[in-house]
Order: sequence, then structure tokens, then C-alpha cells
Amino acid sequence: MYRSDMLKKKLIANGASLVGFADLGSMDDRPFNNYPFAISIAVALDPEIVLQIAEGPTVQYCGEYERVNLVLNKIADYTVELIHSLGYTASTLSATDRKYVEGAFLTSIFSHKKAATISGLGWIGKNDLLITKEFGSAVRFNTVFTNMPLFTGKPIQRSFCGNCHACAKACPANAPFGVLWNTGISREELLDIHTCYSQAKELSEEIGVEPIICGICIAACPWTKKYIKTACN
Ligand code: B12
Repeated sequence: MYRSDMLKKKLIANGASLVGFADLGSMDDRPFNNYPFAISIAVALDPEIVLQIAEGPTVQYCGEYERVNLVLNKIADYTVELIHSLGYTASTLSATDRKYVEGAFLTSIFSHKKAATISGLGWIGKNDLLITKEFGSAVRFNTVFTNMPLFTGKPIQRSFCGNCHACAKACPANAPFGVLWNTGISREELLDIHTCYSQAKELSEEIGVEPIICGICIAACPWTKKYIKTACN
């Protein structure tokens, strides 16, 4: 318990907005077999910049996307070093890891959102994004895998979106189908990932940025709006 608390305090002191500990023991598709535990690291997006993306991504949002990815990778590297100094081993992926699974459309070897739900940080929204009560979906994630025993969180296995359809109404591609998530629901049952992808690609090309970004459904989420209201007032 002490070690988990100490670790959480140190990661928050190094810029993490939320930290969760997940027991991946039962997961057969975890990326590192010898690492049954995962540390889910979340960094919140600048609320002033999220205010800009209700109609689509901006160049400033692209800058924020890259800034937060760098912070997430730095915190993950620091976490691996800290765990090594405690006599255990650990590895990490990167915030925008694109080691895609052969034959599966736009599917990474590990989805950071999974570590976040299993560690109890949040649930999967109708737009297939990870929603937190503190920052809505205006957060980005990275994950550290380790054999160091941790005081793991209670997994969240169902959605708290209820009757809200704000993301589906705001999406110009009508990608979300408005379905409530649980751990048995696939991405393809939640949203049309192809229209989501082509819409994000089009909007990113329009502002002349390389990364495929959007964020309209992030800004539309009432949990994100609550975060911005408290942060900007
Ligand atoms: C491939 C990818 C894309 C693709 C496909 C998106 C998708 N939904 O799969 C494209 C290019 C379209 C894309 C777009 C965007 N992306 Co993107 N992307 C990724 C990437 C690299 C891999 C995601 C992946 O493997 N998906 C495959 C599907 C099958 O898995 P999944 O989406 O996680 O969904 C299921 C599981 O998580 C499952 N699940 C969750 N918990 C549990 C627990 C158990 C026990 C089980 C069984 C299942 C389960 O529930 C989901 C539904 O079935 C991740 C980085 C990473 N490595 O995680 C970033 C990532 C998902 N993207 C992110 C973001 C923010 C975006 C955009 C908003 C663009 C932007 N940056 O402005 C849009 C949003 C699109 C959307 N609504 O999802 C963030 C999401 C943050 C958050 N709050 O959720 C991530 C995590 C990057 C990061 N480092 O933060 N992205």
C-alpha cells in the first residue's frame, strides 16, 4: 500500500493528472507476459485549448496534442526508472504507440484505455473514448507494465453515459451509434471507425497538420464541459 501511494504521489508531482493501478493478470492479450500489473497515467488537456475544438481541431490543439504526448512519455520513462530503483522491472509503450495488430483496422497491440478502465480511472463512452469524472475525455494516456506488486483499483466494466448522446449529436461524421459500453461490447458496435477516421483525416489536412486529430466529441462531452467550467472560472 505504502509503495503504491508513494508512486502515485511522485507521478502526480511529475505532471500526471490521474494515476491508476491495474491488475492485468486475467488478460491474455497483455503486451508483456511477465508483467501482470499496469500503471495507467493520464494527463489532462489545457482547458482553454479544448474550448477551441468544438467545431474541429486547431493548430494550437495539435501543439497541445504533441506537448501532452511528450509529458506522458517522460512520466512513463521516469516511472520505469523509479520501479527499477525499487528492485523490480518495468516497460512502457508510447502515448501514440502505433504498433498495429496485423489485419485489425487501426488497432494497437495495447489500448491504453483498457488499463484505464481496469484500474478504475473511467469508463468507455459512446464515442469509444475513455471518460473520467474529473476531466471528461479531455485526457491522454500512457501505460507502464511491471512485475512490481501494486494496490490495484476496482475495474469499471460498464458505462455511466446513461441517456446522454452529446458526442453522437456533435460528430459531423455521425460515427457513434449511441450504444452504451460494457466490457463485452466491441469498438465496431460503438462507432463507425472508418467514418471517424476519414473525418479526422479530412479535418487534420484542412488545418495542415500531420497527426490525425479531431476532438469534437471530446469538447461535446458534458463531463469535459464540467472540467472546463471548473478550470476556467
Ligand atoms: C488507433 C488509434 C486511433 C484510430 C482508431 C480509434 C479507435 N477508437 O480505435 C483513429 C486514427 C481513428 C483515432 C482517432 C482518435 N484518437 Co486515437 N488512438 C489510437 C491508438 C493508437 C490505438 C487504439 C486502439 O488500439 N483501438 C482499438 C480498439 C479495438 O480498442 P479500443 O478503442 O480501446 O476499444 C475497446 C477496448 O478499450 C474495450 N475495453 C476497455 N476496457 C476494457 C476492459 C476489458 C476487460 C475488456 C475485455 C475490454 C475493454 O472497450 C473498447 C470498446 O470495445 C490509441 C493509443 C493506444 N495505444 O491506446 C490512441 C487513442 C485511443 N486516441 C486518442 C484520441 C484522443 C483520439 C482522437 C480524439 C483524435 C485526437 N487526438 O484529437 C480521435 C477519437 C476517435 C474515437 N472516438 O475513438 C486517445 C484517447 C484518450 C481518451 N480520453 O480516451 C488515445 C488513447 C491516445 C492517448 N495516448 O491518449 N485514434
